[in-house]
Amino acid sequence: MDGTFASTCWECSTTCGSLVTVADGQVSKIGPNPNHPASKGAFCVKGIRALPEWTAHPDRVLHPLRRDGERGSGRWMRISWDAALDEMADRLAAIRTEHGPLALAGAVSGAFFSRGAVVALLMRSLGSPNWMINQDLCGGCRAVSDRLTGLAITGAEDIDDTNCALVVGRNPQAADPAQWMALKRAKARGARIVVVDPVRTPAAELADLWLRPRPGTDVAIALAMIHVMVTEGLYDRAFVDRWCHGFDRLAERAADYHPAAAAQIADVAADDIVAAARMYAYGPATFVSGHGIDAFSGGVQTFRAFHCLVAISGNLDRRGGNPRIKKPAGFRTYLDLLHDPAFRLPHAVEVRTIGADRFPLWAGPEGWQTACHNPSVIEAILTGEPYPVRGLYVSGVNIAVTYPDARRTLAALRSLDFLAVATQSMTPTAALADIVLPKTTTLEEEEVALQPGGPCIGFTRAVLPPRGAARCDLDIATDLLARMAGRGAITQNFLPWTSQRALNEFLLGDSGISLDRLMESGYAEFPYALADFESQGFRTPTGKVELYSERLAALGLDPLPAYSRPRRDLAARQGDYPLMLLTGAREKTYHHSRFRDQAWARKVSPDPRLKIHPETAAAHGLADGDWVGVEIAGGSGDCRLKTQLTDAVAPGVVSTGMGWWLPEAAGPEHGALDVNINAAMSYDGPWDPAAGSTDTRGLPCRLVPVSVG
Ligand SMILES: Nc1nc2c(c(=O)[nH]1)N[C@H]1C(S)=C(S)[C@@H](COP(=O)(O)OP(=O)(O)OC[C@H]3O[C@@H](n4cnc5c(=O)[nH]c(N)nc54)[C@H](O)[C@@H]3O)O[C@H]1N2
Ligand SMILES: Nc1nc2c(c(=O)[nH]1)N[C@H]1C(S)=C(S)[C@@H](COP(=O)(O)OP(=O)(O)OC[C@H]3O[C@@H](n4cnc5c(=O)[nH]c(N)nc54)[C@H](O)[C@@H]3O)O[C@H]1N2
Ligand code: SF4
Ligand SMILES: [Mo]
Repeated sequence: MDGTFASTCWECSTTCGSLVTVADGQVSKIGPNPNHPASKGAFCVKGIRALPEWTAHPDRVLHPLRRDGERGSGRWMRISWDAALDEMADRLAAIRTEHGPLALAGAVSGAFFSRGAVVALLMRSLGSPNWMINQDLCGGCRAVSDRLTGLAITGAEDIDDTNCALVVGRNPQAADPAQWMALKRAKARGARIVVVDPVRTPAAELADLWLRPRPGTDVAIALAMIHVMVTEGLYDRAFVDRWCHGFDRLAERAADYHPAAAAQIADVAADDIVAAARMYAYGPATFVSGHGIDAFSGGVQTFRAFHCLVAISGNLDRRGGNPRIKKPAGFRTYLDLLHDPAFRLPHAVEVRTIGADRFPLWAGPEGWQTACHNPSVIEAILTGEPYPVRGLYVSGVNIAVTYPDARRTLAALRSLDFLAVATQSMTPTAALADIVLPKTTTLEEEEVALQPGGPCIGFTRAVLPPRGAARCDLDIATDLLARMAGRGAITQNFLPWTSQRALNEFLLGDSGISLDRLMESGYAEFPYALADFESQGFRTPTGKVELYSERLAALGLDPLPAYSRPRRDLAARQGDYPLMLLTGAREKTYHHSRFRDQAWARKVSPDPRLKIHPETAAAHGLADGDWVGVEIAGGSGDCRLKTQLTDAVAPGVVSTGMGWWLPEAAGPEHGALDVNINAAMSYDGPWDPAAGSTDTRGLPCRLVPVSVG
């Protein structure tokens, strides 16, 4: 199938429109689609180079494998799909008989992709509500806050029409080239850029105003901005009166955060907070948020404060503000599928989802994606509490590297009765499997998804036939399910589609958008209205934007945003862990743990770095490029990083990335306990009381010598 095809890159959540050229059955070129309404010609090296190399990689897993020796021995036997799926069905059915369906769990990145929905529906079909997603480590707090407040703006910001972009905890230059290009365009036409980030990122350098907070204190800044807007009459009184619930109580709470008080908490200048509020008030203004204020134990309160700011300033669903997520009537998203009563287990079963008792806004029937609380699943695997989890199917996530406390994750994987991993490469997670299944890449499979930033429906085209025996998630799941049904081991078939094409047609439903149209242009725009509050309302208990959250109040949690000192600070105060660590800084060459097996990427970024201020380095006797061990308060070991001296971080703050492993190092860990920051992290709380998220930044740490490196 030679030619040039409009498609969508699915290697990260930016989902850029792409043009893929195939010649002689090989991808000869991938580049941006300048017409795409969201990415507008933005693209990155991962899409251009990493994806085709990943697809053609000599070490790619191309056939089902059965372990041949001890778990993790690295010895494998190539087997047929029939043999692999029969064995999987036998083992999973045996666990189901012995321990019940809830002893089976799935793991995947999340339901933004078809693979997320497929893993969830596979587990439900087997009778288990248990599936793990990354989102407690990713965008979970913003999603829970967004739902509680009733905004529906996650992933939707209109930078191109804004007068002011408020960028908080986001590094678009590395994480999102479409956003980065839009910010540069906005700056060029005179829009204001305000950045809140402890690190001097390229966005901070672009900014008119940069606030450098102490990590984890942004909620105080947001509340002080609210206070300024209220006292100076800069908020949208008409919107507040008609559509907001609890404004007076929010104003009262914000009064506790006078700029001078917030400045002290956040270690920024009070004048800068006032200036930020006034710039933001000169709307339309758009809130651009990222991981820097998510994935920590105060994430929901932090997002609640910024979400309240978006609402009271009148920037909700406004051009140049934060549009609400739009979709064509009749179209189903993957999240819609998960919440559709036709695809649900009985409520009595779903409330037993691991973690639903502690975090009902996160896990179980009322949860955002209805998934489990991951650290509680790891606990269940290791202890049998609240009940045993003995069989795990992992697809599209590398949990041995990307979950905190890698030692514990590896111990949990080793202790399972059965582990199957669907993957493209032999990751540390796959290395511990009983059965490894070869997956297609996004050049070999078709995908339809809503792109909230377009807004449009995006289409990823299968431009190549699958390499080797690789198959897509849906085909693997439906074949497995048929075998489980043959063994009398399913509850109900929630995967009625016979092919990915059929699933895609189902999602498109009555939207009037056809696959033919998507294949032609790679995306489909649809008409939508802004500020459709009268007809669409807000999905909250009061039907309004809940500045005061009735759902949080009902759960006995603080219904209004507030700052609370991170519990981990205590250890720092004791002086044992004098530095403050940020993890997760994105690198252009890698997508989390992916592409560590690509020579060009390792040449650009050969080692995991620790950004450290020259003064802090000198105090530790460290020079640029020294290897150093990092220990984190509450962690179970150290990890090895290479220093990078820079004044982009403040003295006392150190920052690193994530996702490091070394495919060439000895297995099964392949460096996951060596150069991986998650080897030094803990996953046992404190957790965000609403979303269950753990701290991935603001971590008290200390530097120790290493003997290797
Ligand atoms: N190249 C590349 N792009 C990616 C990814 C990748 O792996 N590689 N991953 C994708 C995914 S899944 C995600 S979730 C996103 C993440 O991308 P981003 O949302 O940009 O997240 P990070 O890079 O983790 O952190 C963003 C910024 O938050 C700052 N920060 C840290 N702590 C705080 C704090 O307490 N307050 C404030 N205000 N800022 C803080 C950091 O210094 C950093 O500059 O990137 C996506 N894009
Ligand atoms: N300490 C710390 N830990 C973190 C974070 C942090 O900031 N700090 N960030 C967290 C965040 S935001 C996230 S999203 C998670 C990410 O965690 P993961 O989702 O585990 O990250 P990936 O490395 O992207 O793993 C994806 C795996 O999916 C497989 N895969 C499936 N389908 C495809 C495909 O179509 N293409 C490709 N290329 N691979 C595919 C690959 O085999 C790959 O191994 O990590 C989290 N972990
Ligand atoms: S930013 Fe890069 S990896 Fe992400 S979708 Fe765009 S081209 Fe693909
Ligand atoms: Mo993420």
